Amino acid sequence: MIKLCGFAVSNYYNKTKLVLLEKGIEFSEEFVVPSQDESLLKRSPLGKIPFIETEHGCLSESQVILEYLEEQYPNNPLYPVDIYERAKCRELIQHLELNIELHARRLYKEVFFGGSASDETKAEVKDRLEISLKGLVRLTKFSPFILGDTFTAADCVAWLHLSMVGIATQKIYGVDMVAQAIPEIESYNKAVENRSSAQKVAADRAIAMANLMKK
Ligand SMILES: N[C@@H](CCC(=O)N[C@@H](CS)C(=O)NCC(=O)O)C(=O)O
Repeated sequence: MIKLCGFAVSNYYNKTKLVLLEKGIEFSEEFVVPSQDESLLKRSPLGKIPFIETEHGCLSESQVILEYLEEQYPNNPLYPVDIYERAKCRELIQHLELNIELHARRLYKEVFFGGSASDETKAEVKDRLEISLKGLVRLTKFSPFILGDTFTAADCVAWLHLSMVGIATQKIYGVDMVAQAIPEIESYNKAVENRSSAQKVAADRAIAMANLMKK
């Protein structure tokens, strides 16, 4: 059985969990926080989460995990059948992670963890996000799912990352840049949140967030 390791505040952890739930794969969860402990580095090379434990060994990097699960468990496929459409789905995922989430992540220390981001960082991230969110609009349909009428791997990524980016930009810039760039975001979130998989991820995330805030 697959074991998912990490914690439910992480958008990358929740992405992987949503994939497992959507595909109907049996799994268990182990609470693991990122660290540079030798014991963790043996399981995840940079001490990051999420990673999974498989019958063959550990695997890190959420996108690699997603692809592994898709190949190992072909039921309930999360990619389109058509090869070009499949590539477009991967293009969108890469855009979301490299050009949007990784930039916004530089704000998270201030937004979620009581640290601070410099004015220079905030300005740089804002410039990047303005360009990248316009690019996202060119790649997406939001009707009702991100690539059209079928829920895909790109939704497992977008729903989680875009909510973090929305919260972070609202807090730092006083404007939710995701909502500003994507008028359909509210109805999109509703469409995803109609799914029992997303409801389970959101409920577990709320508990994990509340526990984090208590500390
Ligand atoms: N590219 C990685 C990103 C994972 C990641 O950044 N995880 C964060 C938690 S959301 C983490 O472990 N951070 C600790 C660190 O960067 O050392 C993936 O897709 O799994």
